[in-house]
This record gives sequence, structure tokens and C-alpha cells, in this order.
Amino acid sequence: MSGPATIGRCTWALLLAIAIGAATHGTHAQSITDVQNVAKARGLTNADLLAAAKTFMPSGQKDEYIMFSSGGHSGQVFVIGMPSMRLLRSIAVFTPEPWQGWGYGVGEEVLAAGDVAGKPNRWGDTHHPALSETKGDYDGQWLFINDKINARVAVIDLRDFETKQIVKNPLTISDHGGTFVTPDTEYVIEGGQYATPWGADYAPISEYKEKYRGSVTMWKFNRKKGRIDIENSFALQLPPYWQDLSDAGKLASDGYIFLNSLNSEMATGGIQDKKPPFEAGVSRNATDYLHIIDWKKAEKVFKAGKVEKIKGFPVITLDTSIAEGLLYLTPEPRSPHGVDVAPRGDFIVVSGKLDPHVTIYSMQKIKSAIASKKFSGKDDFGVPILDFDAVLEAQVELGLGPLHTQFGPDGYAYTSLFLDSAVARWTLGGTYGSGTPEPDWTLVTKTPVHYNVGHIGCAEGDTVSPDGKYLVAFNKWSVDRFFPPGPLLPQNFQLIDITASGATMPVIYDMPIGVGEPHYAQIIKADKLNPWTVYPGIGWDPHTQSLDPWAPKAKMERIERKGDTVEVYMTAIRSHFNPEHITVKEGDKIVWRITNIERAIDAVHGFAVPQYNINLSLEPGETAKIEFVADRPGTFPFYCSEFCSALHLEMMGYLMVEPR
Ligand code: K7E
Ligand code: CUA
Repeated sequence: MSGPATIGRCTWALLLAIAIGAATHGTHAQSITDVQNVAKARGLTNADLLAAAKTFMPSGQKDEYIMFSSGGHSGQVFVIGMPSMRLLRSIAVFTPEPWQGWGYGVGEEVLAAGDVAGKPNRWGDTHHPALSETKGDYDGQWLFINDKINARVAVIDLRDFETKQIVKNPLTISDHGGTFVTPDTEYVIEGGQYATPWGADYAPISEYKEKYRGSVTMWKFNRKKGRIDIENSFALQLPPYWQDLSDAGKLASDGYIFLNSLNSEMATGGIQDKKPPFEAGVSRNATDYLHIIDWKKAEKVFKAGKVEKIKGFPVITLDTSIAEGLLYLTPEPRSPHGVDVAPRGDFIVVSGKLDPHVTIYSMQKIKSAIASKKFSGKDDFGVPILDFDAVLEAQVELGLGPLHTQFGPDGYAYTSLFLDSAVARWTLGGTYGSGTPEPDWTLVTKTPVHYNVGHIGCAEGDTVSPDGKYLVAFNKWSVDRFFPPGPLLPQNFQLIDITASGATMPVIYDMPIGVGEPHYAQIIKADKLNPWTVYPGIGWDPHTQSLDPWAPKAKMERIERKGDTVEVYMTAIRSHFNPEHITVKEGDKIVWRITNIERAIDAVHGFAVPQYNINLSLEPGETAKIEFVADRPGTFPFYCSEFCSALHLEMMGYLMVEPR
């Protein structure tokens, strides 16, 4: 670790030695003069060379961290190596994606589970990825992500980085406060967003207070099955405030979840009738409500059957929540957005977009306020409001537009400042004294970012043991940072080095993101992940993560006709499919099974059929089954769509559909 003073005193020689060390790893050394010349010719400063040395990844070397970023409107997840900020792959989730063969023969059933009333929703607005946790620490096994537009949650298996399940929330129409997991991934939390009558029912906006409701859904996760267990999931009904970001308690706050809200005013807009628009009505009050929910108690209430089935889903109603002491509110200033639980679980940090402070609540004080009923009143629905002063620990003035907070290992907290376009570093007070050079609850420094930062992500920065080292600012605008590819500009992920303490927090890399508007990302130590590079056996079905007894095997390739159904058992290996001729009659149903019988790493084959909208990606060992009706007579050359070998172009065959 280099302190700020060291960097300040850095000489050219030191910088260049670092740069050369990184740039010439394993090859003959260049002279210092060469690097100096390059730096001069390109106008690079000391800081530029240092940043390059910190982020440059020599060929063949691997990144220390892996970042899982939401893909925004792309409906995907991006996997990015850090600190090099190289995009390693996208993971198709809510949106069909041809390279991965997602939704073009395989994955349709998973995608269809996210349909509403049989109507396809084939895009997603992914917001908040959540890595599975064990004892509050990332365990590298699963990844969850929400879709804000249609209130869906997806499960991704980190053995093969593929989406295994999509669940559609039967109550809320859109979601935002998710996904977040409880410390042992018992539940995946999906907070709602805009209050509505549930299940897309109709009610005029004049009946907002009576008929519109908020919610939080507790999706039970079954690790063994690798699926959300819908049968054992439940929701809590909440007042029609717009529940926003949420976080799960841990350690000192284990058993609780926290949800922000905006629109405790219950404003209903109406700009066209000269009523205050939402943006004004929703921000009228000085405070909104932080929701504090005892989920362990709620689970007991659910298991005791004290629920109402609404839209076929078990719901703990507001009245039950109040009677059982599951739900409390407390005021939070002003137009709140992020709520983030500190590593030890003792403090809950809330940012109000229109308040220059972050507000820090003490879990200990919350617990004693609940026990001693220190209420300042009740809301319109009878929910007790914990007295603000009784639960407040501190407020720290950081700047304009604070949004989201992450944590370091050393008592530092980091908060994004949207309006300032900056990231603030500040110190947690209380029990974090030792090793913290600054006094308690103090702003330390701010680093400008470009521009309009939303979330930030620190390495394991929302776990019980943050790693520090790196922070990424997920910037909404990039304005002048890159070549403008037309008026739709990329977002900018800016990497910030947070290894030094105090005021030193330089931006060391800009990564353009030109695929959707990502929001949040989680960053895990790469060695916690243990993905397969080939599937464990030949004939592996990624959906069940087991060997498929029906998978075609070498030397057992065949075509079988059973009435109007034609079953194809095909293998793929460099550089042919077997069989190569498939002749059927118009109107036949085709059940086509293909196994990639390769065992070599990266020996992927595609399988594409023209006019039938089929494209598969078959990774080594993988088997797939596609079914379709040969409703279009003709001659269709199918081919392998991955450049797999020198004779890849020859890896093809003919589907011949004879007219009736
Ligand atoms: Cu963009 Cu998390 Cu949807 Cu804040 S959210 S910025
Ligand atoms: Cu197999 Cu190209």
C-alpha cells in the first residue's frame, strides 16, 4: 500500500520502473528512454503512467476481481475483469441473445416463466445483481438480478454462468428494491416500486390511498435445487409509498431488512390538469420513511399461516404486520434513494437525494426504540413510526445528491454524489476507531467523476468483510470522455484506486459501456469463483445440471420416425454434424437432440437453421433439445455458427422438408 505522501513524491524513475515492469513481463526489457518517448509522444503524465501500470493486464494474466454488472435495458448481466476492466462475457437473462443461443431453441421455457398472462416480455431492465452469501460474505455460487420493468427475478448458476430460472412477481407490476440476499441466502428480496393495485388490476388514481399498495417479496432460495422455491415464498403488504432500494441486515442487524421509500406524500401527479407533477408532489415532504422489517419474525408468521392469498400468493397484510410487530417506519430525509448496511451490521446508511447529508441509523438504537415503543406517531395505515432522534446515530454532510454507499475494510465508507458528480470517502464512527486516522463520522475527501454517478461498487463492499482496493463509479453520462458514436453515448465505468488512505483516491481507468444503462454491480474476488470450463460429462443438460439419459452419443447417431414425429439424435465434433441429411415431410414435428461431444476447453459449436429462427451454442459436453414443426417446405442448409476449426465452413448439413 502506498500512502498519499509516497505518490506525491513519486519520481519518474519509480513510475517508469513500474510501467516497464508491467509492460514487458516475460520479454526483453525496454530502455527507460523508450517509455519516456512514448509518454512524451502521447502526452502522458506521471499519473497516467501510474494508472496504466495499475490496470494493464499482460497477455495471459488474469484479473484479481470479477465484477457482475447489471446490463440495464439489455436485460443481461455483464462479467468484467478488474482492474483491467475487460468485458469477459455477457450473460443473457431476460432478453434473447443469439451468441449464447438463449431464446433461439433453448431457454424459451425459462423466458416464458416471466411472461404475464401469456404475453411475452422479451426485454428486461436489470438493476441490482446480488451474489449469494454465506454468513454475509460472497460465496461465489449464485447470482440474482431483478427486472424493474416487469418485476421479475432471475437466478444465474455461477458454475456455468447461465440463467436457470425467472420468476414473475404476481403482485407488484414493477420492482426496484432488489435483488438483495439475506446473510445465508435464505431469501432473495424483491422490493416493489411504484404502488399499484396488485396484479395489474384496474383502479382509478383517485382511489390511490384505498386501492394502491406497495410490497416486498421474500423469495425463498433452495440452494440444493438452485431455484427459487415459489411455494415457500411470501410477501408483505406495504403502504402505497414507493418502496425503493433495500438491503438486508447482517451481524448486529441480522434478521432485519431495510427499505427506503419515496412518495410518503402519496402524491398522484396530474400535470395535464395543472396539478403538481410527480416530481414536485413526491418531494414535498421533508422526510419519507425507512421501512424496518423483522423478516425472521415475518417468516414465523408466514409459517403459522397468518397470511392472505392474494393473486394466489401468500401475503402478510399490513394489519397483521402491525399486530405482530413486523414493520416499523422511521423518518428519513429527503427524497431517499440508497440504504446500505455497514459491514458489522451496526449502522444503516441512508442517502437523501435532496439532502447533502448521509443519515446513519444505529441498529442498537432501533432495537431499543422498538422495545421501549419510542414512537413519534403512526402513519395513515397505523404503522408505528420510530422517533427519529431515538434511532439516529449521526449525519455527515458530504455534498449534493448522495445516492449509494459502499464500504472498505478500514472503517471507510464511500458514497456517490449524483449532483456533484463525485465519490465521497468518509469515516464510520462508533466502534470503528482503531486504524482509522480521522475522527469519527467525518468527510475525508471527494474524487470527481465524469459524469452523474449512480451506484458505486467496492470490492466485496457490501459484505461483512470488504476488500477495499478498488471502487467503480457507475456513471450515467460520459459526455466528453469518448468518441461520440452518434447522440446515444456510452455510460462510463470509472475505476478508482482506493488503496491509499486519506485524500488520495485517483481515477485510473475509464470503461465505456455501450449496451444499455447498467445500475449496480457487485465485485467478487476471482478466486472465490470456480466455474466449469467444460461441462462435467458428455451429454450434460445445463438446465438440470445433470447428464441427460436421452443425450445423443457418438456412434449412436440416428433419425427415428414415430408417426408424424421425427426424432433426430445428432452429435457435433470438429468439423462435422452427424447425421448430415435430415429429410422430413412438411408438417412433421421434429424433436432434435444434439450433443457437443468435445472435451477440449473452448471447443464450442453453434447450430443455426435458417428460416426456422434457431441458433444454439453448444459448449463442450453440452446437450440440447429443440422442438419445432417443419411447417415450411424447402431446403435449409444448417451450419455451425462458431468458428471452431479450419474446416468450420464445412461443418454443415441439409434439412430437407418435402412438401405434402
Ligand atoms: Cu439507478 Cu439502484 Cu435503479 Cu440508484 S438505482 S442510481
Ligand atoms: Cu463447429 Cu464451427
